[in-house]
Amino acid sequence: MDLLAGLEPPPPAREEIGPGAVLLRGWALPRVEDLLVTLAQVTAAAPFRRMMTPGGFEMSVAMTNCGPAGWVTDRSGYRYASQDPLTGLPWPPLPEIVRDLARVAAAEAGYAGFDPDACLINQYEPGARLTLHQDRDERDKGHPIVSLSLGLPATFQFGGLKRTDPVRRVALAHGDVVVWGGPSRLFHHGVLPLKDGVHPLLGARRINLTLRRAF
Ligand code: MD3
Ligand code: FE
Repeated sequence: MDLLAGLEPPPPAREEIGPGAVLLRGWALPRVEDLLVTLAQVTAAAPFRRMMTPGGFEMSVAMTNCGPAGWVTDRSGYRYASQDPLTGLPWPPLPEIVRDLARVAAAEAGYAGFDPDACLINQYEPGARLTLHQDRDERDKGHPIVSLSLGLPATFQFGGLKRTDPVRRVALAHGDVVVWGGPSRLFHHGVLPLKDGVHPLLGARRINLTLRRAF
């Protein structure tokens, strides 16, 4: 008897969702437990905090960083900083498991030699969102970006080079990894407000790690 009769076939492991953008569904699942232990160590040293935009609004997403370069925003603007403004200390080092995962995922997507120095960690609670924006604070925008989603699923939006370009929606789930390179690197993107829910490992939240070469 075929227990799978009538069910959808599994989605492909490697899916091109835009020019140069590759979705690796569930790719991080085998390493999630180790990642969560590592993440707890990072956030104990550099806690999540809601930062202020240059316009004076507190972001709904709480953030922290690890690695030599940490993304920060305050009234004076967006930038990468080597110290955590909250503690005055350097950001926690980039954990080997995170660096490794980003390198291997980038290579898998066709971007060999990716060597990230920045890991932004975003924490979404229900209702938190990220409005459409471009990632433009990195020195050399030729490097790809690797993102890893954990916890509750989210609807990711991505458009094009122009803010008014049509926007596509992609569901991102626990364990999904996306590599954004080539033309997609400068596409507008955002995250719709997180829906209520409870994830068995992470509770009522989504965590996204974004790995970049910033300096
Ligand atoms: C597409 N974070 O931190 S990760 C961000 O889920 C950010 O927390 C989102 O956008 C999140 O800046 C999305 C996926 C992502 C990251 C960078 C991109 C998609 C991208 C750069 C270009 C195009
Ligand atoms: Fe972004």
